[in-house]
Amino acid sequence: MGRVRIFVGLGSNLGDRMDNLERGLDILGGRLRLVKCSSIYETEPWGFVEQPAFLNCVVMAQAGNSPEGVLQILQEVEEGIGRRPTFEWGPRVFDADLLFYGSRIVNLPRLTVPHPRIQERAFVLVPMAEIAPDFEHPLMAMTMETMAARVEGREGVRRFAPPPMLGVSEG
Ligand code: A4P
Ligand code: MG
Repeated sequence: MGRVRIFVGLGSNLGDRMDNLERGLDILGGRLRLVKCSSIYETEPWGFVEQPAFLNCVVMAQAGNSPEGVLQILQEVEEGIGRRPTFEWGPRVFDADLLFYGSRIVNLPRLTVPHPRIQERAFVLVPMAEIAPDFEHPLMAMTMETMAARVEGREGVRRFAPPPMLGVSEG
C-alpha cells in the first residue's frame, strides 16, 4: 500500500508533560511508522493564555491509513494518555493534531487538513522548520522555514530537550 508522509503535532500542559509526550510517542509508534521527531519545545500558551506553559513537538511519520484513519489513531492515543476534555484551547494532558497529510487537502466535518491554524502558531512552525524546513504548505505555497521566520510569537518557543528516541515501529 502507498504510504504518505504525515506530520503530527503533540502537546501537553498538565501533569508530567515530558512523560505524557513520551508515552504518546510510544503508543503512536505502535500504530504509525515514525520517522523523525523534533526537539521538545517549551511554549507559551496560545489562544487562551491563562494556563500553564506547554511542551510541544512535531513528529514525521509514514502512514498507510486514510486521513480519517489517522485521526482515529490520534484520538485513541489521546484517550490512552488520559486526556480529559476541557474547553476550546484550554489545558490538556495530551493533544495530538494532524498537521499535514502529504499535500492532501481535506475538508470534512470532523477533519480539516492542513490543520487550519498552523500559520498562526509558532509552537507548530518552529518544530516543523526543524525537521522539514523545505516542506511546502499546500495552501500557502510557502516552506516551513519561511513560515516559521514570519510567524509572531517565536520568542515564546524555547528548546527544552533534544528529540526523544523513537522506538522500533510496528506501524
Ligand atoms: N479536527 C479537525 N481537524 C483536525 C485535525 N487536523 N487534527 C477535529 C486533529 N483534530 C482535528 O479537537 C476538536 C476536534 O477537532 C476533534 O474532535 C477533531 O474531530 P480538540 O483538540 O479537542 O480541539 P480544541 O482544543 O477544542 O480546539 P483546537 O483548535 O483543535 O485546539 P488545538 O489546536 O488542539 O489547540 N498553546 C501552545 N503553546 N501549545 C499547544 O499545544 N494547544 C492548544 C489547543 C491551545 N494552545 C496551545 C496549544
Ligand atoms: Mg487538537
